[in-house]
Amino acid sequence: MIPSSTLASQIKAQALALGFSTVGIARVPPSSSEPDPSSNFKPSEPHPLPLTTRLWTRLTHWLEQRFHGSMVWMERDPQRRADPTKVLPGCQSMIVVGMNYFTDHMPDETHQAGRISRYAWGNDYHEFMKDRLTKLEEYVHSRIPDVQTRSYVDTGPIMEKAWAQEAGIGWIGKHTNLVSTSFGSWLLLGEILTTLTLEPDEPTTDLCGSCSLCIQACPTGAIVEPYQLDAERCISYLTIEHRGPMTEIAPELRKKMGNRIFGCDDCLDICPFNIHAQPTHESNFQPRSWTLHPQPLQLVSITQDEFRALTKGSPIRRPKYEGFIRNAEIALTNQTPSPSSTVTQ
Ligand code: B12
Ligand code: SF4
Ligand code: SF4
Repeated sequence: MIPSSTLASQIKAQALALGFSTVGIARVPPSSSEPDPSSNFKPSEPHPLPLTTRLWTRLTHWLEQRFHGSMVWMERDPQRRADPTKVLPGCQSMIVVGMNYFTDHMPDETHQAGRISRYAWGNDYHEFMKDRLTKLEEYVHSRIPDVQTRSYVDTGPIMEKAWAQEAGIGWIGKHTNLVSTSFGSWLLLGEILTTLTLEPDEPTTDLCGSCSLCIQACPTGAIVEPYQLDAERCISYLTIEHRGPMTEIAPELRKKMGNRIFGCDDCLDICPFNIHAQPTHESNFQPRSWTLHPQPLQLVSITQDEFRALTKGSPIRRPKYEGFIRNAEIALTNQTPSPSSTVTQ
């Protein structure tokens, strides 16, 4: 029998060999049926209850405030989303991976340019990270044949940031994203749930301290308090997840969307922990020719076929053609000075 610490080290070495930038292991506690009845939690304080119970409380609290907006899929079975043993019965451990997507390119800051968030400059991480996680799963099966595994990147019913914190990859910052001392804001996450008992890593300590730069940097006030995001106000949600015409977005928010066409990085860009971020070795994240300087004026009139060609293999397909054109139209409107802001002599 292979000791759990040896196996954990071998799996981690394999994850790094497959191109993941960081990997950690979280212990998954046994299923707990009772949610924490007190919802007046303080997310940053240490808590005596198991992580799954805390996650259930946080998730239901978030949903009760309707912070998920029209992402109705977030409402589906929150108890399952908070508890990996309900996703994979007998789950004992979670192998969490992170991929550095920082490239040393700069987005075009000129007036005519729109903005696409950094994670979407190159190829769709869902696809190539999932392929590699499948390879890592195959490796686990080759070492211990009768083990059960399940892997996800983003779209599974798993609260990835909290498990990444538990696995020692980084901490959930006040903007609610995972921050790492080595990679700053620029990690994308994935995980393998397994019935294997693996030696866990130490959870990461929150290093935000008294900093609140991300909260101040948010153009729409979406970080309503530290560690609490109202997605309905978040430009990332408005440009990626929110469906419907421009008129369904409040004029005040539309204006604050500025030149964003897909996603938003303002709260991530400002974080002082980015100082240590090094460019990724992953060629899939290298920008496409248009993603650093998208031109709203041209994009508003592209056809469905042109949209399909531009976004082949890219996460920018997510809002669909209609959503993408709507975003480009909002960015274009925001470029045009309104009559009240025109200087008159
Ligand atoms: C829904 C979703 C969104 C929504 C809502 C975001 C949100 N903060 O919840 C929207 C569309 C707005 C969004 C935007 C973005 N997203 Co998103 N999104 C998700 C998704 C699918 C689920 C997140 C979720 O469960 N939210 C529900 C709430 C309840 O969870 P929460 O954020 O964890 O909130 C709680 C914690 O912060 C908690 N808390 C605070 N401190 C602590 C400490 C501990 C120990 C614990 C347990 C909890 C905790 O209290 C909060 C409130 O109750 C995940 C993938 C996944 N399956 O996890 C990706 C994910 C979070 N997104 C990701 C990314 C990259 C983004 C964007 C940066 C994209 C962009 N550039 O536009 C933005 C960032 C906006 C922001 N400031 O958060 C990455 C984040 C990677 C990272 N380093 O953290 C993920 C993990 C996808 C991935 N596989 O990499 N996203
Ligand atoms: S992604 Fe943009 S809008 Fe959303 S919380 Fe961060 S800064 Fe605010
Ligand atoms: S900007 Fe400051 S408060 Fe926000 S995540 Fe980074 S360190 Fe934490």
